Amino acid sequence: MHVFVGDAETSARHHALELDAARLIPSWESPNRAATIAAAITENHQPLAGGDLDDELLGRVHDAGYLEFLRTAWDDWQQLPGRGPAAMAACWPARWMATDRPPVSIDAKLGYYGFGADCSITAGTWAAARSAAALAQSAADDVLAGATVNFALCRPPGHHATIDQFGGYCYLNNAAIAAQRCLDGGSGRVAIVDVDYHHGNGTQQIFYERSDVYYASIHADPVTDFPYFAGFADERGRGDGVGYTRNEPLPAGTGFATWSAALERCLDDVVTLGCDMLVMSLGVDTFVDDPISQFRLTTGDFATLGARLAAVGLPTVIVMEGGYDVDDLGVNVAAVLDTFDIARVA
Ligand code: SP5
Ligand code: ZN
Repeated sequence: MHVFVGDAETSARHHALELDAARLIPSWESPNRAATIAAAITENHQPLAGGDLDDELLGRVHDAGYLEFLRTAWDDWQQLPGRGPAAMAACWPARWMATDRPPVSIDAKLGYYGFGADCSITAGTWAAARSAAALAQSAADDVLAGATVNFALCRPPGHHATIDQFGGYCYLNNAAIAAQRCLDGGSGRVAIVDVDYHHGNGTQQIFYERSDVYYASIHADPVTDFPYFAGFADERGRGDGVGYTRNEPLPAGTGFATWSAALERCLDDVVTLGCDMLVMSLGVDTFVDDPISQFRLTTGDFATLGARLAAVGLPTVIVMEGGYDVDDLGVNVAAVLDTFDIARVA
């Protein structure tokens, strides 16, 4: 396994504020997450740096106007009299409003190109998001070149980022970028298996009408949990994509027996649908002690997960998503990677 780790400074310069239960707090998606994971995984692995992000690839996944917004948002925010410490929306277009009219002011753009108040933009956000996406791209390239499995330590995470909206701590959809790179490099069909606690609404949307990417997610029921408006079991794809999306919403308190049964249903599809590469959106916010989540997986369960994914037998890119219990983050991620490695070599 090759592990791709970005420049620590670049990641650390992204530190957003989050509106949580009417309190503005430093985001749960904190800068020390990447450092903690890097420390744990580089005990066994020599870290590799990412290459330069391919802007053409980025443009195949995200909207050009959205990318321009992300690039300029912080500078635009600086022009705002009375601005606060992070660029954050306070008004989103509601159902009947004029969303076909391109936004001009930064306040309008933040609402138009975002969907959640858990997410904001600071000075280092664009550079950090690009660096994370480059890791996903490089990890995919290296698998296309023959590696069996790679890990991209992406921070900020990506699976909530849609074609043209940020939210859920996500700006660029790293898993989608990895999957698109795999397709461009010759894969016939990529499976994205998303095990983060939250539904990956962005990844689902990007590939919803396509049959070249199968998207499966196991997550907290959107009736009770973020992102609330996507991830229901009856969302199965549209047009060419019918049957190429699977959602496994599970109730708060779910433990590994129920969770892994849902995983098996997803992996059955991966085989049945003839996927030839696997991208895993790895969130470990399913951990029993995660501060913002309510599943009950243990470190041992993460080890079991790694071995199970290895048994799928496909060339695999593992992309980091969520996980907020910083004290156990390193050991939980390492549990997945180490057992994957051992199982695949055996
Ligand atoms: C990548 C990822 O895991 N994104 C998750 C984004 C979730 N953001 C909203 C979380 C709201 C949690 N509120 C918890 C209250 C604890 N005081
Ligand atoms: Zn999550």
